[in-house]
Amino acid sequence: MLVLLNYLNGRLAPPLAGRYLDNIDPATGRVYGQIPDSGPEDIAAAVAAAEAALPAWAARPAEERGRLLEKIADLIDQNLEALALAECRDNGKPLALARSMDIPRAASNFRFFGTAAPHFATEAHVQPGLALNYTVRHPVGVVGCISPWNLPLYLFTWKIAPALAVGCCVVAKPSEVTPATAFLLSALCIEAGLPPGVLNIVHGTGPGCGQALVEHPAVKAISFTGGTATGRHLAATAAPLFKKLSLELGGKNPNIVFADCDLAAAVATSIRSSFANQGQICLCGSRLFIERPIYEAFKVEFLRQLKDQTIGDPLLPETKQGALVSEAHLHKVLAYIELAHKEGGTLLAGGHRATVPGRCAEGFFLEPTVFENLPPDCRTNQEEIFGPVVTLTPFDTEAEALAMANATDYGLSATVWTRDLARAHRLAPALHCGVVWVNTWLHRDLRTPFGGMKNSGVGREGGLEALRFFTEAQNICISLI
Ligand code: TXE
Repeated sequence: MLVLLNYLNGRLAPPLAGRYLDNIDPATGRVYGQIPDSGPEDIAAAVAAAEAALPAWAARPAEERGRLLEKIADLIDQNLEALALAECRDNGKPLALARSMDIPRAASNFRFFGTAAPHFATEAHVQPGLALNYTVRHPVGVVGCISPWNLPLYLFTWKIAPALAVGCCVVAKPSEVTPATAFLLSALCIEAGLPPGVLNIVHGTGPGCGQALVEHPAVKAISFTGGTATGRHLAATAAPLFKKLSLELGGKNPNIVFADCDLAAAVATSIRSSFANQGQICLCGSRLFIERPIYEAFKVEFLRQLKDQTIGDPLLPETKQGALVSEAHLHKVLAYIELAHKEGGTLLAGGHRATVPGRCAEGFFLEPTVFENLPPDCRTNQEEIFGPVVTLTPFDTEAEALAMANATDYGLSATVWTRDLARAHRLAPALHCGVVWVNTWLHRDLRTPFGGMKNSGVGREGGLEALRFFTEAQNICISLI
């Protein structure tokens, strides 16, 4: 039985109250480990350690902070297999995906912000003969990073790395559903020589310890990725305390396919954008709008390629679709499938729990599911399902596609498939979302601003946006007279 520990002031430590939660392998349905069920007392200890470490870490030259982050990146690379296996077991995702996407991206996050640290320059505003203004960007202080279960190490490090790069000290809480890689990261940080208290990792539930982190008066900023309802609750807690907040929340992303597109590319990538990571990526396109002249052709090819979406043991190389993250989440997604039937949808594929024989017989698997004939304003087309469930809807005009794409409370990302350059440029800025992909999906350049509009979030991560978020800007004005 794998028993995880918190990472507190440079050491691995059990939770102060000695309570633990079960960690379940979603591919087998069996408990395989114990997770600290930390409480406010663990958060208080972690924040105290971070406060003590802050002056020295903030004063350290950016090059040195950067070198340490790069060392952690190297250690992640060296431990790729162990980390990928832990991610696969914790989350149910195919091992091949963890190996090719999650873990390499975690290393990239540290490397990207490690190399960015010394290049993070500041501005000067000169008023010739009058005054010289220059901006000093101080690390905001001790910050809280709270991350979800879908891309565990990928999103955890995406928050921690920029905070550390600018000189903040961090108390981080990974999802209690997928804590294993954050635990392994603790050991790598110790091996890299990260000074005690600079990064502290506290395991536990949202209400049990995440809430205490958000409420703690010494925590000056919160970076959160997770569900929109949780984000709303966090904002209500943190806003009266005047904390800086970055919220990356849910999505209900449109995937708009025009008749002039490269159909083969559009279908192949749409399979990925619909079902990658079992549809549990906030950027997955769950509402597919297809121009009527190619609606049937797209549908036939999409359903044909869906058959290659092998569901199976996440450890096997041929598996394209693993288990959903938990039994509770599986039942939530199944409830949405029932709702889609009630709302009058026509089931084109999937719709049922899948059985995988052998060691995975009790796992939380679900067939990739496709519906059509659902109105754009029904709940199935409005609420974030966060599973392998998509809807197909035909459209006749660009204006109609745009209106349907924008008609949700979410605004994270959109994908457009067209060969018409003028249309792409016309449509992309009219889409109410933070990220638009044209003829591609999930293409990421870590320098670009990342985040959502409307109920998909507040603020942007990535590149300079993230570095600025974790700093407090101060203007200094020197008279030249
Ligand atoms: O997320 P939560 P859950 C969506 C998706 C999913 C739903 C719920 O629709 O079905 O959210 O998933 C911590 N104070 N996304 O329940 O609860 C929690 O412990 C402080 C979208 O897992 O939002 C975890 O570490 N922290 C998404 C983190 O918040 C709290 C990814 C996220 O948990 C807290 C995942 C509190 N009061 C789910 N309550 C995306 N956009 O990528 C919870 N937490």
